[in-house]
Amino acid sequence: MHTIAALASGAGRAGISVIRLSGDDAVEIAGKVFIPFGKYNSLLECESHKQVYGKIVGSDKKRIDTGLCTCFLAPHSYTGENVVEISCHGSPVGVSMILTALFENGAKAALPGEYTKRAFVNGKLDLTMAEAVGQLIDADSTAQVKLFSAQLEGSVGKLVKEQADKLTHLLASVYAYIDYPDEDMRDVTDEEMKSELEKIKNELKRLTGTFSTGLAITEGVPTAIVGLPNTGKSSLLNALLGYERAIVTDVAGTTRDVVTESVVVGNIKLNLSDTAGIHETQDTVEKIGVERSKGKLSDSRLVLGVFDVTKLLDEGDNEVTQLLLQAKQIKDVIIVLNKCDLANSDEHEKFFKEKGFEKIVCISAKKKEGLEALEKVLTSLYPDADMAESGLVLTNARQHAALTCAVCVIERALEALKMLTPDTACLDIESALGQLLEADGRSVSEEIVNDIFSHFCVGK
Ligand SMILES: Nc1nc2c(ncn2[C@@H]2O[C@H](COP(=O)(O)OP(=O)(O)OP(=O)(O)O)[C@@H](O)[C@H]2O)c(=O)[nH]1
Ligand SMILES: [Mg+2]
Repeated sequence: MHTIAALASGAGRAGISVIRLSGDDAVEIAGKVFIPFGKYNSLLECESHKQVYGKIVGSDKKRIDTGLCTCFLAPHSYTGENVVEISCHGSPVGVSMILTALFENGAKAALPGEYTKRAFVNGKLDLTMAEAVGQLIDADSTAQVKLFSAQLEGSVGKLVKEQADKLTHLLASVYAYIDYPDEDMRDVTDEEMKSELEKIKNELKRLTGTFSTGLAITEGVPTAIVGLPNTGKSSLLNALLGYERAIVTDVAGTTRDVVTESVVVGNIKLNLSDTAGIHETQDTVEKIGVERSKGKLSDSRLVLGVFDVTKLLDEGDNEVTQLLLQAKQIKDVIIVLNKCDLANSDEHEKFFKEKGFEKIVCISAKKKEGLEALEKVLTSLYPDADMAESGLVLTNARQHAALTCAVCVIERALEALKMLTPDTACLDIESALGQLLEADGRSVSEEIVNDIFSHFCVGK
């Protein structure tokens, strides 16, 4: 393959920058630009995987910088090709001079994701691992980092491959039956086939079932904070964020527009929207605010309904409660009883329990008390989040679609096997296998591969 070069570390000024080359001529090209100090005359003489110190020169042989260089000879490298990494001082101008020298000596500028694409093409990574590389770099919470580093190690790919191997074994047995229906060439009985398919289906279903948690960890849960005016919605937003994002006053109707911000609670990312207090009003601006609150309530997947325990429950509370009861039919609702530092919450708790709400927490947003209880209730909504570290939480829509399809056709195969001979399940088992091979990229179209890597950045 032709040799590519690009800045692998972040763009901009830094202590150190790393330039990476990959391809057949990586060492030759880098050797024109990086001249080792000491016993080696040229980079070509240097050992693989050993760092050397030297000077970096332009095509005119004049010094640009000094730095460190490591060769990773094929196939023992990230891409499976010859790879060279040059660490230099992190001046954007210096980096661009070094890259120019590499291009003048025959390297081509790398395309987005081209290193990882080459690693995939050369069998260094399966597609689930390659996709995890992109997501690991984009991670913005500790749960995401743990999840994607486990997926990069192959957690999802391994599970998918195991199930694919089992399907292949079953298929071989079905083929034997088709070729020699009278002789008993099969090493798998009908019963074994059914129970094996059932097991494969359950394994895959368990994984696809984690997808909503995966999205909660990566994309975040659209969460509306709603309630009557002055109940402490903005105070709750601020308490969760850990800084004073929204204006808090004792004037009812302080928040009018929707204030949105993301925060990670437990392992779950919440895309919070603090809204205007829901109430009847003649004020034009407030009216629009209340409409927006209701809009956010309907767009959200999780609702934090905030109530003030210092006030007796009245008509207004009833109206908000009705809205929450409706919401509860299709989304998660947590009742947040606020200002518990000032009053007892028993009456309110009893009221909401009787109305049928199960998730009720008592907090003081102002004093930041009870937030752990809220975190606990929240994480109980996503029990799979505990598995983030194992990497067996699905976050990728492409993988989810393929695995869901596989589950579907296995279910169809099981239906067929209830009444008919094993050969009738053959097409469905083949199709399930095809979906698994697509999920881990062993059989996937070039367009899909190109599309995946085009979303990576250059140098990755
Ligand atoms: N003692 C006490 N006061 C609180 C608590 N939470 C909020 N408050 C006070 O209640 C008042 C209203 O708080 P906000 O957070 O602005 O209430 P809100 O629901 O956003 O109000 P609107 O935006 O007007 O709908 C402020 O004076 C807060 O300091 C709490 O837990 N304890
Ligand atoms: Mg407010």
